Amino acid sequence: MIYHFLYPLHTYITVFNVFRYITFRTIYASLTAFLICFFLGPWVIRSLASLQIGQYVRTDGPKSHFDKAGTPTMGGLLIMGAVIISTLLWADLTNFFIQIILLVSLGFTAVGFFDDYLMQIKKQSKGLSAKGKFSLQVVVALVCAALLYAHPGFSTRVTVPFFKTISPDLGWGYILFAAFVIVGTSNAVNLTDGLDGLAIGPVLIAAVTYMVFAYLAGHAKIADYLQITHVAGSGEITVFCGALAGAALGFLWFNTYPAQIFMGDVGSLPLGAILGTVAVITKQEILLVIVGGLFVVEALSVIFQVGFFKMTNGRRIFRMAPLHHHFELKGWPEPKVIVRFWIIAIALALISMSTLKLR
Ligand code: 57M
Repeated sequence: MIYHFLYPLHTYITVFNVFRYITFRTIYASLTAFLICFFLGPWVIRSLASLQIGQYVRTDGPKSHFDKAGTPTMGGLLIMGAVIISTLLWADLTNFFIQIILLVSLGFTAVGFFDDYLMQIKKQSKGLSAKGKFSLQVVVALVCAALLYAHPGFSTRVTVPFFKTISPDLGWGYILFAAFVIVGTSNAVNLTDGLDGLAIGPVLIAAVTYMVFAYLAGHAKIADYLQITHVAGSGEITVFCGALAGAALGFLWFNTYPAQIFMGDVGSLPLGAILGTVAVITKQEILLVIVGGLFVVEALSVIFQVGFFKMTNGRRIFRMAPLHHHFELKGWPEPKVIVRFWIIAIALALISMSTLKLR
């Protein structure tokens, strides 16, 4: 709204010309979201604690988690509130991709909220059933994927990292593919969210990485020079990624070890879905396997563990899945697992950036 109200005044006040620039608005979107999380964090933590929205901790998990019981959860409300407010302030709201990403944000926040609401407020220990949660995620993702498909000029080709000549056209199948990317990432981030700061750190790293890709894809000349797909209008997603990175940083202040707040499904589900959608919009869908490699490995550790467990009547590959529990049970202190996973996430982000030149 700042963009919509102040930029038109540039004819009278020349300095307001600055609101036109994506880079300027991205910086301020990041700062706005960061400051919202930073200043409202203590109030949100107190409010959730007074509403007795505290984490239930499973008794079959690592013992080191038992004293986390009662930590306020549903901090995703703070993250998503900061992302959405900052985007409304700094982005061009007439931009189609901004409308789509806001729709995904609201849709998945609603699904996550519903699940947390049943668990935390209605005190139903399991929340939404796995099937119910998955179906709602699929519906929201399919709607957004279909809207993207119907958008004039939106390519249904998939970019394959490192191979600029290979880009299969999926036609209407792209709707299913995009929905798979969105729902898959949403669940992968949810599985990763099991140690303090373990999910929000790599979300921050992925947001910064896609901030760069969105800017490049939206800039016709640079996209042409780098020979990446130019997506007219996707540059505005840079502003959204800025808001996401700022909110993640602000939330990390409170979620870092020892955490004062957890994000809950109301945070993990939309954050993952957002990363999936940004990957689809910027036409760097498969690159997400590298950018979000940590989420992929965590999800695969669960798939292999559960598959092996069922096939062998109770034998395990890892001491416990998702993978972070394996290292905890091996005796690594929690902060060591977290920081080492972040280091891997940063390395993966750097590798993903190298695809701009290695093709
Ligand atoms: C969510 N949630 C945390 C918090 C967070 C199929 C199966 C592998 C699913 C998986 C699962 O349920 N994963 C999804 C993981 C929980 O955190 C809450 O959930 C929100 C995210 N949805 O925001 O509100 C616990 O994680 C810890 N935590 C932190 N710091 C944070 O910043 O320490 C979270 C955020 C919190 C807290 O302790 O209570 C969770 O782990 O429950 N299930 C599992 O992960 C379970 N794995 C399992 O059963 N593995 C089996 C195989 C055969 C399936 C095995 O390997 O034997 C483990 N989860 C737990 N204990 N807690 C098992 C043991």
